[in-house]
Amino acid sequence: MGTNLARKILSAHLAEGELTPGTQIAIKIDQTLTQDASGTAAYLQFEAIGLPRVKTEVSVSYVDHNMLQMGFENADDHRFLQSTAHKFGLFFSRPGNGICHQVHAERFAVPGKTLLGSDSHTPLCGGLGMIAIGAGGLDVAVAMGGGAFYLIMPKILGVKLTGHLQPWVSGKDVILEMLRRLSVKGGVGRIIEYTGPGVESLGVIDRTTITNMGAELGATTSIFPSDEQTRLYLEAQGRGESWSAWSADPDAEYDELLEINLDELEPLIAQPHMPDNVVPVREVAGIPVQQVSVGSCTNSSYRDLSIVAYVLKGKAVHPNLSFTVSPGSKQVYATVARTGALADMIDAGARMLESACGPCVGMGMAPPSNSVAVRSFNRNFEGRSGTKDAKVYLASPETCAATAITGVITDPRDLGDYPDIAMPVRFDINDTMIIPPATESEADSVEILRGPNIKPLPRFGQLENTISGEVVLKVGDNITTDHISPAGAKVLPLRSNLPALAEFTFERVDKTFASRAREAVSGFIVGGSNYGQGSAREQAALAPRYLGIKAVMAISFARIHRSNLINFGLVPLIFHSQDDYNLIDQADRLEIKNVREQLRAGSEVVVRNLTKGLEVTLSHNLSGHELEILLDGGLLNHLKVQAANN
Ligand code: MIC
Ligand code: SF4
Repeated sequence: MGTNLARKILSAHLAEGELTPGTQIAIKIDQTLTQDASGTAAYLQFEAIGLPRVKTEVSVSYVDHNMLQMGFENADDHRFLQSTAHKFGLFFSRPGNGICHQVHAERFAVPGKTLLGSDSHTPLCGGLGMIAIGAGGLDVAVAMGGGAFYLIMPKILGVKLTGHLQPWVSGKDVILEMLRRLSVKGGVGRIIEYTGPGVESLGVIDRTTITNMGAELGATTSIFPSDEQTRLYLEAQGRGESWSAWSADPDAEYDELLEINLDELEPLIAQPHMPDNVVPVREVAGIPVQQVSVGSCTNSSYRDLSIVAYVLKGKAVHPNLSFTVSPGSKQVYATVARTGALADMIDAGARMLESACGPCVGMGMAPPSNSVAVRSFNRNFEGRSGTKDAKVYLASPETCAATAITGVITDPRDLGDYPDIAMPVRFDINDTMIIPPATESEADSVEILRGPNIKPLPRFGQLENTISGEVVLKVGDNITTDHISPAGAKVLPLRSNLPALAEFTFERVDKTFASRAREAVSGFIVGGSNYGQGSAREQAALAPRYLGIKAVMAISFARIHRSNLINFGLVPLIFHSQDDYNLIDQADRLEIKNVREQLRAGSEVVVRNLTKGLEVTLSHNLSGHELEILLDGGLLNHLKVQAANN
């Protein structure tokens, strides 16, 4: 039997372990990316590791999230990031240059390479035949320093695509179909590899929409082969020399397989408040809509905006709704300006925003109270838009554009002829917004510029031998990192100021969490299944740790969040059953005696519920490497211990 593509790239980068699903491996990382919301902490951590320069082939620091600049905080962060990039040997993508994943695909992605990014949508570049993985900022800092990235070897799920997409159906509908079938947990512990005869009909833009939103399936990453479509895309970027062919062997083996016939797909839409709450658009057609937004790293390419412009040309945005468009990059923005598509959108009444994450992360453009918004984005978690009672739907740019002119959710197939949007053979390449790093000799004299909002990293001790305290919060299934450490215009500027940020922890679930956790001094969180799904933000672990949380017990964890908990010294424990989960309630007092020995001794940990007078046995699935990190009280401590021992 032949080898699949994911295994080919992983084995070419294997630093430790064997490619057996469920076992720990470590891989060499060729490229890294950070964005500003996670980057500030990542560079403070890189600084704490103490290396003068990054050791990767390419590392890029992007600014795309915090761009409202309501006060000095965002701008100070930008200056800090520009100076750290310059000093440490990274490219710096200036605010306005675009969303990290879109720009990375355009200007840096190389088939066959590995990419680690401090953002959960890093897998977008898997659309160009890379192994591209999202991780916490600290893991990315370690990779920048040349350290391998540790992960549990996922199963490889082969998705065989057959047929062709029908008019008005696009990549977004493919990934929404995946979410409909598999749910937001369906990709956990898996790499999703797209294969089959249908692959070649999909351009890189459709592919990157699919791999980007594989994050919503909980997948480790998603990947397409690098083929003729990839070559054309890279040629159009003036980077033909970066192309090489990468694909699975014709008789490749997969751990699991499923099939999607593209011919059968129709426009789909995710209803509030989860990306897997998917139905055909026609089932909800006619619902009045107050906001439509096109943009985000999922759907903000030249093709996406050109379709929108085609639909809007000579028409007007419906008077009852507001329509925003955020081009994914400066290149996309400039190209639609040159083709005239921009004028068509403006004429029709589109509100053109910057090339940035913007409304996707609640940085402006919150919809009205109790309204319906249809967005081409990838997440519709409750409150993420900035309006708690807004009902956010996720759909393709085609469905968004159709809805923008009718004022009600509309199946784009009602619009008639589908345009043939040709991708430019060659984009006008202009990298003036990407600042190259200082040379090694210049780097010494580069000063790191820190504003007053950039606070030093907290220091934590090693894991205590007995941990005890109150269950400060008990929550149900599918808790997202947006619940734990929200984004949005008010909170995001505080990402580099942990004492201030921590006050907002679980704000959308229980406003009293932060003060109760602080009062408890030492405490626990109890969660259901898929705890910590969503973003890569390590602050969702760091802030609870800062407030005194010592361990999180859940039915299951999302991959990135589980790693972040370990990286910051919080013990992730797993309930054996729903019944066991029911044995612990909020406000119960718990005690874990000899936790260090218990963790070392095996995979079970006994937790005493002092309030109820009973014991619950939980398990842990820590690898040897993770256990060492945890015992040392987190990854930074662990690196120091290692350095001292060498
Ligand atoms: C998101 O989409 O939630 C974010 C904001 O891009 C996060 C990153 C962050 O919170 O820093 C992500 O997806 O990782
Ligand atoms: Fe930015 Fe939204 Fe993409 Fe996150 S999902 S990187 S906030 S555009």
